[in-house]
Amino acid sequence: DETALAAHFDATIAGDQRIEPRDWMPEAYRKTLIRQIAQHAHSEIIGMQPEGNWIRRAPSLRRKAILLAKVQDEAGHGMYLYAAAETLGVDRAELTDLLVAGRQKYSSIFNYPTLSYADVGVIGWLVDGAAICNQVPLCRCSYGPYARAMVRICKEESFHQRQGYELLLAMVNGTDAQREMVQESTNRFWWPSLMMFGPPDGDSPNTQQSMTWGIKRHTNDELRQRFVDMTVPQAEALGVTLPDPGLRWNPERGHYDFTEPDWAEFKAVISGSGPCNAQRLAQRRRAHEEGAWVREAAQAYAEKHARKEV
Ligand code: FAQ
Repeated sequence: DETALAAHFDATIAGDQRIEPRDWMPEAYRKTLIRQIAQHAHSEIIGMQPEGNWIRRAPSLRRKAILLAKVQDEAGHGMYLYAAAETLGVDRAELTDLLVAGRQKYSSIFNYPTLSYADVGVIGWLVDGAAICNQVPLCRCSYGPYARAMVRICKEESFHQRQGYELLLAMVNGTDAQREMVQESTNRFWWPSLMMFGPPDGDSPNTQQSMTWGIKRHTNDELRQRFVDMTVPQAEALGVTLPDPGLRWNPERGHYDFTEPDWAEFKAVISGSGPCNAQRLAQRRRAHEEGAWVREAAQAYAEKHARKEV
């Protein structure tokens, strides 16, 4: 009965074991996972746009090949994540409809424009760096299919982060103009990168329950701090300044102190009025409509083969 199933679920979570698709789970657990995994999948797919903007203008064949590979990986991540969400009883078409209708979120970071090639490097360094920080603990998430998808995604994210850092190293060892491009891009992406971790803990309605369920392993603020601590020495190695006058080592805490990002801006961006929200959604909607014939053809092909087998 329901009580026994719930007790089994609680014991599985308490024992740090995995919940699998056929196991009983509370409806709220299912709902929260669908929300988070769908948002994550949408982020990967929308996240192809800012960098995709530079594929045709890459400065060399080598840079173009690297960027193409990275953007294709992001499409792949979106697919693994939609597949993980489907094990919870929703389908990808339904989730895409919710996204294009503006009823499901994607990461705030992808609502900022990419204005120079340095942004490709800085996205790899800061945005993928933040993504890794946030996502490595998700490899230990209590829901099996999500945790397993994250293992592969994190491996690829590490390559993305390194490619960004390598591009920036080349630029900071180049001309003054290139160094200025890197600094200017860092100035624009620093604060939005901190916002990727979500609202401060006191203002995060989902964190506590998600931690009890073993979906999240750390709070938003804990991961944000980890990211700052990890990034400061990397900035020093690159010779770029992080645009926060309040950033300093605190020996008592054993962490860097830093200024809070502008949470009013964060709220505006996640509620649809960031600099590129309209453009990102319009492009996603257009790509979805223009892809209709591919989905129809694939469906017709699958039906034809199903008939042949009969
Ligand atoms: N943007 O109660 P919480 C990538 C929403 S990395 C937009 O704290 P939660 C790789 C949140 O959904 C980016 N919305 O929520 C890549 C909730 O709204 P709702 C994707 C945000 O879930 C790199 C409300 O605010 N990564 O794509 C954001 O416990 C380069 C209250 O917040 C993931 O999705 C935000 N930044 O914690 C690709 C990682 N923050 O649904 C291409 C998995 C919060 O109630 C190029 N997700 N919200 O209406 C997570 O770890 C969590 O969902 C958090 C939010 C930490 C993002």
